[in-house]
Amino acid sequence: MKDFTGKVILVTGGAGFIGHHLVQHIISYQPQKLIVVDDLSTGFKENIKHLITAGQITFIEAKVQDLIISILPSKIDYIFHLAAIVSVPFSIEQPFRSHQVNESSLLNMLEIANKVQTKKVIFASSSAVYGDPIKVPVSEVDNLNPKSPYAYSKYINELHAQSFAQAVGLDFLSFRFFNVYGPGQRADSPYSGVITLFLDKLKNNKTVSIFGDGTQLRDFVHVNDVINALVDGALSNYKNCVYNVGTGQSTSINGLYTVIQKIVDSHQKPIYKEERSGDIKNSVADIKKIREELYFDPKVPLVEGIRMLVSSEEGSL
Ligand code: UD2
Repeated sequence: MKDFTGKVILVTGGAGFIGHHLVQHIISYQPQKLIVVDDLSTGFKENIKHLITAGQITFIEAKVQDLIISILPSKIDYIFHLAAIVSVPFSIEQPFRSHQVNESSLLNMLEIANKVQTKKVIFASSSAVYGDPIKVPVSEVDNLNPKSPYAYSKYINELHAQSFAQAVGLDFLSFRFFNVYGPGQRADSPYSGVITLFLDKLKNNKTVSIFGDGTQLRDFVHVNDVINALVDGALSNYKNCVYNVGTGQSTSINGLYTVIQKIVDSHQKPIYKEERSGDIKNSVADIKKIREELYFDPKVPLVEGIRMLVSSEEGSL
C-alpha cells in the first residue's frame, strides 16, 4: 500500500487548526522530510513547537505567495495547500486582500509544484463555493454560486488548479470542506467556528448569540475525519477532481445549541441577532462520491465529537 514513508511533503497553513492535525498525522508515516509553511497570521507556533524542537519538521515562517523555490528541496512529492484567509466576514470587509492572499498563494504553490516534480497537490476548498444551494445535500456536480469574496476565491482557485494541472500534467485534488470542528480551534480567533464559540460562551456563563433565526443547517465534520479524507485522497490514484468533505448529516444552529447546552449542563437562553452578511442558509454535503472513490467513512458522530472536545479541554485545564 502507498504511504508517505520516505517522501518529501510540504504543508501550507500547517500551524493552523486543520493544518497542525494533518502535520501530526503525517509524522506517523515517517516521511523523509516534512516542511511546514505558515505566516502565523492565524496559525499558532505552539501547535507545532514540539515537532520543531524534536526535529521532526522544518518550519518556514513565510507567506505562501512570497515563498521562493530556492529555499525548498528540489523534489517535493506531495503538497497540501491549506493556508488561506478563511473568514467570510473578513473577505466582505477586505475583498481585495482576501483575493490577493488566497489566489496568489495558490498560484505560487502551483508554480512551485510544477518545478519540484510534485506527484500531487491537495487543495483545501470550501462548501462556500455552492453559495445557497437549491436543495441540500449538495453534490459536486451541482451549481456553484459563490456568495462572498472568500467563496469566490475558493471557486477561482479550483479553476486555476484544474486548468494549470491540465496544462502542465500535474495531479491535484480539491476538497470542499463543510463545517470542520475539533480540538485546537481557538475561541479567541475571528475564525472560530460556531461549536467552539458556543462551548466557550456557555462554559464561561456568557450569552450566546444566534445569527438569524437559528434554522440554518450545517454539516459538522470532525477534523480527524477530514485528515483521513485528505491523506486517502493524496495516496489514491484519483486526480484532477473535487470532493465534498462532510458527513451528510444536517444540524440546525438551534439544534446544535440544544445539544451543547445539554452536554455542558447549561440553562442559558441565547439571544437572536440579525443574520450575518454572506452567511449561507443551508449547507449539507452529499458524500456519495468521496465514499465510493476514497472509501470515506466519517467515524465521529457530532454528539460524541462535542463530548470529546469538552473532555479534552477539561483534561488540559
Ligand atoms: C464556514 C467556514 C468558513 C467558510 C464557510 C462557507 C468555519 C469555522 N467556517 O462558515 O470558513 O468555509 O463555512 O460557507 O467552519 N453562528 C451563530 N452564532 C455564532 C457563530 C456562528 O449563530 O456565535 C452561526 C452563523 O451565522 C452560521 C453558523 O452558525 O449560520 C455557522 O457559522 P460558522 O462561523 O461556524 O461557519 P460558517 O458556516 O459561517
